[in-house]
Amino acid sequence: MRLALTIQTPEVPVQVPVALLSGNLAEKLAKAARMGAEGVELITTQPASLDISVYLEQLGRNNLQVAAVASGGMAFAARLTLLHADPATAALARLRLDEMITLAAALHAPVVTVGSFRGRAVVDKERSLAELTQILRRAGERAAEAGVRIALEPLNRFEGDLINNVAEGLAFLNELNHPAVGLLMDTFHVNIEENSWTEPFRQAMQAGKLFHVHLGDNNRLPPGHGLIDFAAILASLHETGYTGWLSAELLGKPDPDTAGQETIDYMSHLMKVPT
Ligand code: LER
Ligand code: MN
Repeated sequence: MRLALTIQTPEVPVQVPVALLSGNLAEKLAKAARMGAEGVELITTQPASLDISVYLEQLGRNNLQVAAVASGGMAFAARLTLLHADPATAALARLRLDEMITLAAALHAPVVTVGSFRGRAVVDKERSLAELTQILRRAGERAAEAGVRIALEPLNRFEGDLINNVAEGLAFLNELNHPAVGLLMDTFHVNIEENSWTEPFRQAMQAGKLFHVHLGDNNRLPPGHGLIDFAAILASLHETGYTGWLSAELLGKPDPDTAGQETIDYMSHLMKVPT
């Protein structure tokens, strides 16, 4: 398991509350490496506009990998969702999903995340879920061709009405039935929707579907500032053989740099403790 910090790329027009680190791209990458992260998760709103050679050069210089290409800014900062009621907006969102897959492949990122970017149920839930199934199955095809995977994130009930927990996520994926589409489990959402720290991660792993993990405490502060039992979560991830990323996606409080450093310090300490 490796630790990553979520940052937003320079073209994102507003500050995303859960994006960490201050400064320009070069400064953010240098800070992430200095803090002890092995990767960064990139929140982008214009995936096709990023200069791949610049990113590869700066990532390489800092010995960092891209843990994920994140769609978290699409709904928040660009008002784009895959299930948007306006067909032109939904079409643009689907184009951005394709562009994120292309970007992830170019930057050797293992996953593209789909959280709030999916949108909400438009008319009725069954129809929206069926439409989301079609969209993500097609995205799974494209992702597989590009050597990338799609990680769908169960969201807490206040942020989403389609797929709130691991059971709903696995049932949805069972129906969707594509090997390149799996789950992103976010500890902050787990805290609200699940009844165990360990079982959601274990179930997703046993189904072969845990593709990515987001870290944030129950108050969305860095791990260690709230109530979540990260040691128990790490133990279940370790026992079930999870080797992917633990990516901090949390509030930049008291400031985005301190939150990043505190996350790395707390988690790397826990990861050294024998389980
Ligand atoms: C939002 O709460 C979140 O967890 C993001 O990963 C969703 O896009
Ligand atoms: Mn998340």
